[in-house]
Amino acid sequence: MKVFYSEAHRKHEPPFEVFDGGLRTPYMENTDRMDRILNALNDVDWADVCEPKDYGLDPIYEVHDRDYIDFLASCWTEWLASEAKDKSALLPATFALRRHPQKPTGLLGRAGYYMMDLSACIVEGTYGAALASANCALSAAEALANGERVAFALSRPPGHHAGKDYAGGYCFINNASIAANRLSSKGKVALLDVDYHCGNGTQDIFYERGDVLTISIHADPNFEYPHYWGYADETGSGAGLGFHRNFPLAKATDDTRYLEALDEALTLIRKFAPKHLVVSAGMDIYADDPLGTIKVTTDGIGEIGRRIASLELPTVIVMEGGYANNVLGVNVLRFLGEMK
Ligand code: SP5
Ligand code: ZN
Repeated sequence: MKVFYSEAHRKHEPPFEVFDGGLRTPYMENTDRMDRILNALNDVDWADVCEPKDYGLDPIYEVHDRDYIDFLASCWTEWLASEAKDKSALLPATFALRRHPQKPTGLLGRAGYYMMDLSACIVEGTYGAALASANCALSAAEALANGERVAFALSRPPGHHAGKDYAGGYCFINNASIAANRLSSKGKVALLDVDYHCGNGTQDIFYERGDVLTISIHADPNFEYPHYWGYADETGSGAGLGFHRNFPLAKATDDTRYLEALDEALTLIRKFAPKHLVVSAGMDIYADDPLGTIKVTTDGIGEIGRRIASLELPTVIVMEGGYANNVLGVNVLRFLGEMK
């Protein structure tokens, strides 16, 4: 299996994020995650780790707002030139409600316009890392065109919380959506998100499209981040009506109940009959994940992989979350091992 990975992510290493209550904590979405996964992949003979190609900005602009990408490109330089006292990470303290549309010119005003929370910290290497991460997903999509049955984008930073014009939840550019959009030129695409958190960015990007079926299985947003998306009654709009589905899950959901939701999702995908499948693969569904509350085991993660593989669709797998670093390699390996 081809695995696309770039070292560029190492320069995206924010010193902290802010948890509820204003608590500064070490950044959970850290570089060690990639080392754990790479080490695990090194131990098997079927993973072929490759550098991504550079696809430039055009495939990114097809999914994201241009001004937002320009903001990502220039904000670090602007931040260093600003009056801020602590410049270790760009993080605003005021956020825009989109029901009021004014976009200010100042840096912090724009930051609060383009960011949804206090966990998408921007540092010097963030933009470069986010571009490389998207290139991993695009390279995996191209690998399918070249005859691979499945390819893995070992993307960091992750992408599924990034919407058309905003960052959030450790995500800046929506890698899986960019791959799905690229593949959609060849026929219908299904995008299945199994990260513990609702893939709100992906939902935002494809909500009005009927050619890309998006499905997210995640913790119920009534109690879990991202709170404002991911409810069962959100099913798309306009041409996209009926082509988005959410499966909100209760705390402590176990393998059996998770797999029931997955089977429903897989039935919808079979009915849709797409040409390609993209999987947003987050491992934070794992029982001991520090950000999670559901109880999927390593065996359960393998079974999820096995059932997705039974669709027998050409598949791009894109790395999303997963913060139990000590078992991240094992879990990714189990998942991929069932799909190879
Ligand atoms: C890609 C991805 O998985 N992003 C997740 C971002 C979640 N950020 C919100 C963190 C909410 C903090 N809650 C702390 C609970 C600790 N037990
Ligand atoms: Zn997550």
